[in-house]
Amino acid sequence: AFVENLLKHPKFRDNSYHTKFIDETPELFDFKPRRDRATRLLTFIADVTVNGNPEVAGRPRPPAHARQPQPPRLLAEAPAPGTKTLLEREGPKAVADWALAQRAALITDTTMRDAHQSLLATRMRSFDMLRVADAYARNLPQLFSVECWGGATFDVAYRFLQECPWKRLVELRKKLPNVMTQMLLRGANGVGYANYPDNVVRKFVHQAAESGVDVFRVFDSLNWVENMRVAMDAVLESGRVLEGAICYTGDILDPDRAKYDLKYYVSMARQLRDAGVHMIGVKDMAGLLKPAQARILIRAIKEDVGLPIHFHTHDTSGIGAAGVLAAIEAGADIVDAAMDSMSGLTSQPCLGSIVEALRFTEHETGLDPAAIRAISDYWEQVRLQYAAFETEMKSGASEVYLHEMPGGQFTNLKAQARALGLEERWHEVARMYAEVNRMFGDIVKVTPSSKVVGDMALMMVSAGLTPQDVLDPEKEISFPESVVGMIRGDLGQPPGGWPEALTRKVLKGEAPSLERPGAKLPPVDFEAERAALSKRLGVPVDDEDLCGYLMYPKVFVDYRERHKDYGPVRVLPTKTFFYGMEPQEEVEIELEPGKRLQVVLSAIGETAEDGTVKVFFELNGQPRTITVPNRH
Ligand code: BTN
Ligand code: 3PY
Ligand code: ZN
Repeated sequence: AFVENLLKHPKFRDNSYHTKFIDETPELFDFKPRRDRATRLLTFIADVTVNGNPEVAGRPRPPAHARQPQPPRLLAEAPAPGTKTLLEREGPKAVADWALAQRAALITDTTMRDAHQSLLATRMRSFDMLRVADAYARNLPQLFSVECWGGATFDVAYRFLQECPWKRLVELRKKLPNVMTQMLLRGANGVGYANYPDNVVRKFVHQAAESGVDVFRVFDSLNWVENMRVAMDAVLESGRVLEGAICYTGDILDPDRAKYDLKYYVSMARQLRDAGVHMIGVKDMAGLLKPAQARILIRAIKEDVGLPIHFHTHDTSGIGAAGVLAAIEAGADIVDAAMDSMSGLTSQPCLGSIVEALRFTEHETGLDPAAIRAISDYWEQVRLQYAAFETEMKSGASEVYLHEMPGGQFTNLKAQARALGLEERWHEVARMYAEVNRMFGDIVKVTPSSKVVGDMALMMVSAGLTPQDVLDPEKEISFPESVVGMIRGDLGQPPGGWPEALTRKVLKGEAPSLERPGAKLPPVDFEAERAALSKRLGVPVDDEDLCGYLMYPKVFVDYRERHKDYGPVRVLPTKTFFYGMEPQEEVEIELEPGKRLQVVLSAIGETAEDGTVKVFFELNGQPRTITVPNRH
């Protein structure tokens, strides 16, 4: 019956069938008593009100004064032309040439991706991003780009936020008609933690471009350019901006870290130039590039390859902005920063202060400080709603130069350590992380290689092992699965290869693979996967959903199963999503543009014999009763 309804539907027949058609066309389900979107949302609200959202259970609550954040006033009638306008008119090479020709420092705002990934466990919802997107387009049209997709946000959207990452991208793209969007892509690891078959990487990139990504920052977690080519070529084919990123580790001035010296980085930049990148990303994911080193490194790369340089760093040390300003002086064309209230610590340095520091200089950004403050005020309000995900880090920490953990991993690893009962031994974990890095031959640590180092460090601290124990041929060690995979070659090759003694010990004599992993992973048969998934879910599967499934099969299917019960919960205000409603509270929900639901929670009943609770609502003035299990 469903398929019949679908085939007969005029929108389906005239080909205006689009990605979220099924979700937005409830009449397709008229053949069965599937509950409508409003009922499913009320079910979710009732469930969270009675049982709590497990995601925030036992975590700090937002302060009493936290209110629904109000987006800033729009300062222009229409969005002024910006980088997206240029990209559409003249293509990615023109964007790169233009960036190179500017005296102004260009700024990427990372608030919607790296900042919340690094400060709030990646938990920021589309709801809070979309409400401020207009203000970005109207009030800050001089931004180079808005980083709002990729990295860990893809996985977290499905897994913890119960929302579709593609929908986020499509909607943000619509609301930012003049400014480029930007994503972080982990090369052959896509937005996941393992290498994918080449045709999956290619398909994912093409879909991301189609759905709205303008700038792709592509990196490899071992800085292996060979392993970035499939993704980079796909970006070039898609006509979007390709930023090939060099992950920065070590210290170019430290003779003890000679593996990662100036020559190493310049030579990687040349390889990226030869691969056809439009610009070079210097991705300082842990925040290790000190000002004096930044001056040397940025100038050397720029002089050698002549491409625009986009500098990314984290403020974990507390002196991130000094590195940014030094990089600009040395010729960085574009720098990353986070809106003030979402900056600092493991996030990016403070955008508003960087703009102020450059004011009245030759690198003046043209961004309006008052507009920045207003948007920052909005994010400050938003941030209060995510109190449950705040970390306890309170100050800058020079310890980052010891452990070299990426900003996005720091809080994560801390939580993992806590779960293992190692909370008080955090500094030991940090030291061990550094020792594991040495034992692995001194590698780049960034997702996913950073996770492998973290797994090993946690294992060693909990088991009381030293690196000597681990390497001792007489001692039986049970290595984490991720370590075995990495040494086997599953993530590719680090510069100089894996240390021999370690390889022998970890692989127990089995030969490692030195090949590019994607070269031996069999291609996926997309249509077969689509058909199987469609059968399993009972609905047609579009390309976005297929890509989500290919990256994270289980996470995606679980998300879709929950969707059947709870509906499009992405439209709920953040406080409602995490905490449900209070009796007598009223919320307005915008289901889609122009379609509003007025919801009042009238009362919560007693728990009945059968363990269920009735929750009484008014929906647009009409009484509605929802019954949910009491799980307490
Ligand atoms: C999420 O994982 O946060 C999104 C799904 C929410 C699951 C709901 S929240 C209230 C209820 N209690 C549960 O254990 N699951 C549902
Ligand atoms: C990610 O891959 O998610 C990162 O942020 C790496 O820095
Ligand atoms: Zn980062």
